[in-house]
Amino acid sequence: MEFNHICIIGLGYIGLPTASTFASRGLKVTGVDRNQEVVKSLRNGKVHIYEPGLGEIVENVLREGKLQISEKPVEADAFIIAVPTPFYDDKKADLTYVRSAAESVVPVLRKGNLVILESTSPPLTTRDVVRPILEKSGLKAGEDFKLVYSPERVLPGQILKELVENARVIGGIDSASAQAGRDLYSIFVKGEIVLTDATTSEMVKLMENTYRDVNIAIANEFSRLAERFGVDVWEAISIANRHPRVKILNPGPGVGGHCISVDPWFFVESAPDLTPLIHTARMVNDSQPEFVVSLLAKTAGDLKGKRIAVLGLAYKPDVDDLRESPAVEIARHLAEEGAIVTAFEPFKTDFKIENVHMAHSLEEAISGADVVLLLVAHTQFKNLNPKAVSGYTPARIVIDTVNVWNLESWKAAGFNIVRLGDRKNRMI
Ligand code: SAJ
Repeated sequence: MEFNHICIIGLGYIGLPTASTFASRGLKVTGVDRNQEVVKSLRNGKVHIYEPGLGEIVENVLREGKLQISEKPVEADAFIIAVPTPFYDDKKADLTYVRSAAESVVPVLRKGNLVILESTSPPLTTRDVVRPILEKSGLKAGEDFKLVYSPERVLPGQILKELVENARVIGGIDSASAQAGRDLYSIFVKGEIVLTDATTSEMVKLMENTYRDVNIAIANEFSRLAERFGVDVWEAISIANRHPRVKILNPGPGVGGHCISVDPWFFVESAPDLTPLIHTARMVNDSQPEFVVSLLAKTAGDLKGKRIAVLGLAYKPDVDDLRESPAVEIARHLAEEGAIVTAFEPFKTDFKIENVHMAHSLEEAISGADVVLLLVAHTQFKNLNPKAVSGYTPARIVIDTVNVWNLESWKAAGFNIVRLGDRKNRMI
């Protein structure tokens, strides 16, 4: 199938990089978002999200007119739906955006079009939710238009590179749909393109993130065991990982972001009777922030009135994304315990958390602290010089939950350094 003009619905962390990558390969792309702020800012050439390299490529394709921004889908050869799938309080997938994106395609859907769902969704969404909506157009999936589920699998922070280089799964509702999907993505994908059916590709996406979640949960559980038995979990993991068939991931303050902390719930929701392990892993990771708070209380004593400088609120290093972030939960929890919390998030200094003061610089965050708590391994924090830090803060206790600070140099600079999951090297 040949493509000249495509329409991408949802201009977030996935939709915008995808739209600009297609546009940079010469396709005419209409990027659609129903958020007027997003539309306005992109029309003014401003990119509303931070992702390395994205600003430049978006500005270029906008300037050249290859990417146009619209509030509604327009007629095109192909439609890609890349809207968020959040979850409700009861952890059930909220498909409102997917549904309304599919609805918005109905008036402009034409014979011969290809429609692709990229949003992470519970198994069978393409077949049972998207297809019937699109067929309201009077056209039949398979006969009149092609329908595909192709999950995005890119890592925030490396989206532009991974979009091109990663293997791409393309699940069609029939093989002609899958072939058409291949024709489209092969415009920029250099990685292997694997064709399958739509439900398999939905499941593949959820399996990948669930696999990672379960493996992080076991690392987090090991960090608690190491605390109990007086062991340094980081040392233990690095030794265990010398076994040729063992690859334990890193414990930390918890699992955040909009993918790994959400997607496993889609399995639990769809098949609660079959998913005790997946469910438990989610609970373990969701309770890791509490473990950090208890570590702090153990180390620094009563939290009431304690002045705590929280370094990092993002869900992981060097991104500006705070969705489902365990660091935010920890800051909030500490404030609830009566601590005086000052947080510094270099990628989003204007974020607000109730009863938490947001600092605009590292110095401001630590200048009146009793304890410095490192929650995110942003490069800026990793590279801190403990000697210099000691001049800026009265704090003599630092807590490293992500194992990036060198024990010896912090001790040499006069700090008591405490690491998550490390009872072996604890001085206090
Ligand atoms: N984390 C740990 N320990 C680790 C690794 C990660 O605690 O050893 C934490 C991170 O700090 C973060 C969370 O897990 O809070 C998730 O971070 P991540 O880097 O593992 O993954 P995401 O959520 O940024 O991106 C994932 C990726 N999926 C997999 O690696 C299987 C990415 O490829 C997906 O495209 C993305 O989810 C998505 O959009 O689904």
